[in-house]
Amino acid sequence: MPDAAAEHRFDASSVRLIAITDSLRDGPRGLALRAAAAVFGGATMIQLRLKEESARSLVEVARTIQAMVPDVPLVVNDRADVALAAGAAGVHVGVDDLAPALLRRVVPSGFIIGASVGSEEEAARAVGADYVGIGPVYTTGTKADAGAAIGVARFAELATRCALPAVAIGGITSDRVSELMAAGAAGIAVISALFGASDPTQAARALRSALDASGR
Ligand code: 3NM
Repeated sequence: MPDAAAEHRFDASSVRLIAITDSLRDGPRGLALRAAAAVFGGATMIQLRLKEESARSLVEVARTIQAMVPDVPLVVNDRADVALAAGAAGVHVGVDDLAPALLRRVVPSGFIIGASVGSEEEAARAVGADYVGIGPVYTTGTKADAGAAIGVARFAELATRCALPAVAIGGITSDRVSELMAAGAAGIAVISALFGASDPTQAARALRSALDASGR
């Protein structure tokens, strides 16, 4: 019987620049094209996050993205069932979802699990995840219930507490990347800095340049 842990194959370099989807305003194909543009510019992972969509719709969108952007992992926000059904690489869970350690019992070896963290309690609950998303580091207008910005020092504190690759999220722009990487970030996750831009490829290039210039 192979050791499940030994088969686990999460690569921390895949969380360097996570592109989180914005909306289905132009359908699954429009969204997938935007994601492809971001990956072309250097995004290393896509997170499918559409809070209002049905499982049926999410599976369709996940499949469209994977067909168009096969070379980076796709993780699905909240819905491990959708991720598994669509053959996605993993899931990103929040505090109201199954805890990563429990989820690990029902997903195949190698399935990526990301977890959102905004407090010590949530850091403790993230055990079993492959990476954590910590935020909102800066004020964000994208997530209404994100809460107040926690700041860079608090990000660093929670990242240390988690002892997992830590991805900064919330209000991130390319001029903020160097301080985040200096604070111990393994990467960044962004919505508006990529998909609020008229050219997501150029926007991704700018973020990647800042990441690469950070020397980490
Ligand atoms: N989660 P933008 S902040 C989806 O703090 C999300 O957990 C957050 O969007 C958290 O890059 C956030 O446009 C929104 O600020 C990120």
